[in-house]
Formats: sequence, structure tokens, C-alpha cells
Amino acid sequence: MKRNLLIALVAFLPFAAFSAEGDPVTATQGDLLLGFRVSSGTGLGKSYVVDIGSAAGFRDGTVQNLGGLNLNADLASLFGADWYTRSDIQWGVAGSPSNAEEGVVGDPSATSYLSRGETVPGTPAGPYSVTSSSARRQISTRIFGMFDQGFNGVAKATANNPFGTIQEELDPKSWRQYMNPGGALGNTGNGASDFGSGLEIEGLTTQSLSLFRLTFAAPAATYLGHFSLSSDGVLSFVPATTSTPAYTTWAQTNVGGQTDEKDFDGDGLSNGLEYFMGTDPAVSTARPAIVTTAGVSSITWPRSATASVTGFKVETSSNLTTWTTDTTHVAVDSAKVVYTFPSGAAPLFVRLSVTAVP
Ligand SMILES: [Ca+2]
Ligand SMILES: [Ca+2]
Repeated sequence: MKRNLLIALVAFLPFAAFSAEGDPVTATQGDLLLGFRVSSGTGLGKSYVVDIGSAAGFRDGTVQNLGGLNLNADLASLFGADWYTRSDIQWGVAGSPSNAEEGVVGDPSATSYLSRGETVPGTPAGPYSVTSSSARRQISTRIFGMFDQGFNGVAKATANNPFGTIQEELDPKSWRQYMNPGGALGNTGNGASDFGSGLEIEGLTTQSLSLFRLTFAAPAATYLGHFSLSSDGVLSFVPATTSTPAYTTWAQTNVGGQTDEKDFDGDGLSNGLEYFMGTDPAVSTARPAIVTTAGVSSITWPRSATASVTGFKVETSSNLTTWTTDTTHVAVDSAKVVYTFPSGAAPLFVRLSVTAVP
């Protein structure tokens, strides 16, 4: 049986500013860092580094997306509007929760998280294997130092992202200085590689990145899942063991078994819609808002990689009574559904309707 699960009515909403430029960036020990750097042209000399949250969430597969974290504004301001298609920008993910005896959230001391560019999106890149335990500790120590000495409590947030900062590349504690020219983690650009030739953590922004976990105890790293960026800067993560629970299964775990039209956290987004979007149904979520750029208005619904959905459509109405499916102005990819308002149209209501596996 399939049911029509949900609708989202949309109105113009004020933009909510939630951070101030220059505040300390939001970070917690145990978090992973995402870094962008450029080898030429606009932005040369600076890196953009973002705290993307606790490593344990990626390890355990509990992070299914990143709450719609959008990096476009910062990337465009630093690297230009064409940042996504530039061939001289690389991105990568690295983290080491602890280099002290006690470890952090189930990660023993000297555990490292490292990305690697994928050739085929979603197909794991060749895994890391670091034979020497002293080399594994060395990797962890460097990454932890980058977070602990160069980021946490030091970095200042950008105006667009309380988790993101722009670093001077020559700062010896910066992301860039922990990378070798080829992208492998090194130490202050001295040419030494912890992984050997060709084993690099970075990829082009159009590439997806595998995420691996390397412990002190074993040479072979474990594949955890992959990151991808959309052309408009939305970061996504798909765990390796992706499960796609039916709505009722998801609801038992997340909203006390409530039906789809109810709103467990009272944020104005139905449980069903939060299931589709992958937002947290127990924490207030900002509603998708209409955005106008250069006179063109659009609205974007994020799309969870793990919702069990068989179909969806965007409908419009002038009176909230009669709804018409619009396929002309809708763009869809794995991470989002975008409706672009026709130019010169009369005032219009728009909603997303989803058919999910109950
Ligand atoms: Ca809700
Ligand atoms: Ca919510």
C-alpha cells in the first residue's frame, strides 16, 4: 500500500541570521573538518575550513545528511561564483578525535578519519592502509594538531556559516599547511607523505569523497560512506550501510510512532516532510524558504538519501483549493527538489507532495 504522505505549504519567510562574523567558530573536540583550497587564481593564498560535526556520527551511520549545510555563499565569496566547476580547487575531510590516552566517544587515541576522491560517485575509493603503527599515530597527531591548535577556539566564523572559517594558508597551523602539494596529509608542506605517492585525501569539488576510519590498532582503514557537494553548495553524506526505513519504522524510532501528518517537534514541518527531507523531527527545523537571486525566485526542499520514497510532485495553486502539478519549473537531484517560480506570475502557493512507502 502506498499513501500520499505529506504536503508543505510555503509562504515568504524572513531570512534568519544565526551567526556573527568574527565570533569563534562552533566546534567540539571529536569533530571532523572539511577543507577547500585552491592552487591558482581567485582565492589563492586562503583556505576555507568547516567543522562538519562529530566523527562518531559518521562512524556510526547516524549522520544521514548535514541538515542542509550550505557552503555556497562562503565558497562563492572566496573562490568566485564558478567555484564548483573550477579544476584548481580541491576539497577533503580529516579528523582525529583525540591524541590523548582516553580517546573520545568510542574512538581510541590516535584514530584518524580521512577522505579520498572517488572515481565513481558512491563507489569507495581504494582504502588506506598504513603498515606502521608509528605512522598511524603520526597521522593522528598531525590532524589533531590542525584541529586543536589551528581551529578550535582559534578560528573566527564567517558571516555565512557559524561552523566555517577562512584561513591564511601560510599560517603554520592551517589546513593548507598540513597538506602536501599533491593533497596528501603532510607536515608544513615539507614534501613528506604519510601515505605514499598517489594516496591523497582530496578530490575536485565535482567528485564525491569516500570517508575512511584508520585506528591505531590496525593497518587497514574502514570505509564509512561518502560525501558529495551539489553545484549550489549543499553538502551531503551517505553512510556505507545505508538503510532506507519505511515511514512507520522511522516513526517508531524518531517520533514515538506518530503518523505522518502530525508534527512531533511543533516546528511547522510535518513528520512526513521531515522524513523526506532528512531533518531532525525532534528539533526545530527552519522551513524551506523562497529565495530570490537576480530577480528569480525559487524554493529548495532538501532530500534525504535514506527516505523510502516512491514518488513526489510539486503542485501550485492560486487559491489553496485547486492544485496543479507543475513539472516544467521543477529540478530534481539526489539531494534536493527545486521549484523556480515563473517570471511575471501572479502570486502563487506551492507545495511538495510525496508518496512514501508506509
Ligand atoms: Ca516537525
Ligand atoms: Ca524538525
